[in-house]
Amino acid sequence: MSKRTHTLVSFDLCPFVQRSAITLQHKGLAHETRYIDLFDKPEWFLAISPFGKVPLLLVEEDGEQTVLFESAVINEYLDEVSDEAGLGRLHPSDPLTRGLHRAWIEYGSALLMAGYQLSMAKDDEALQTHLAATRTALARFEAGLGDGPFFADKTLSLIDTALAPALQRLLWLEALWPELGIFSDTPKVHAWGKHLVGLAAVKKSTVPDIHDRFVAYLQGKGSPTRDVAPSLFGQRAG
Ligand SMILES: N[C@@H](CCC(=O)N[C@@H](CS)C(=O)NCC(=O)O)C(=O)O
Repeated sequence: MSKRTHTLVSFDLCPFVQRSAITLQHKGLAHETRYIDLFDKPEWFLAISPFGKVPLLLVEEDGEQTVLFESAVINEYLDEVSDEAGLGRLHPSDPLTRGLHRAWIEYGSALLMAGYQLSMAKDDEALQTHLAATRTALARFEAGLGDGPFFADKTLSLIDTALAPALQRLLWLEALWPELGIFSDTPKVHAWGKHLVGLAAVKKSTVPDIHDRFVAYLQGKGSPTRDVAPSLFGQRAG
């Protein structure tokens, strides 16, 4: 039987890539990670990435390469084809529940974008706008959460692998600026995020110095090809 190989095309700081990296780690699937600089995209990447975005999952079998794109789609594929760790499926079998999980994952992308814009805010008006959007999205998750420790109670699902990167970054922002009260109305989401960032699969899903790189990015030092002003969070980091 032929063997498939998997390569995750990544950018070190990308939370969308991290969603798939967490799923790969949790599922115990052998893979390589190939990093690119998103501020200087290589030609080979532009040729195969329809949106010009990471992640891509390059799937090789019998000399043929298939390029999967979009983190939520990659995660569903990984869930369906792999279970080296014998932990079972991360998507529910009931179609309605599965649909709901897909919907929450899509909403998780909105939370990611709100949190990203918050992290990059350079004046008070932008800060307040994106803080409000972030807190609104967190409140939706608060209302949807069960008893924990995962979104769907005791079982890890693709919602958790998709949301962990967003929550990890918001916890880093909270540590930089506690008085902002990012999570002040959403204690269940806060506990959920804390639980997720402690998982081995999440810890192994990034470069080891991801926190330092995240802070450097806020400070405007994210890439040798960029020279930007620090965000308000970056200024707090010093
Ligand atoms: N919907 C996409 C979003 C991926 C995404 O926005 N990736 C960012 C990096 S975190 C990217 O590649 N941006 C490059 C660009 O927009 O030019 C997914 O879930 O995979």
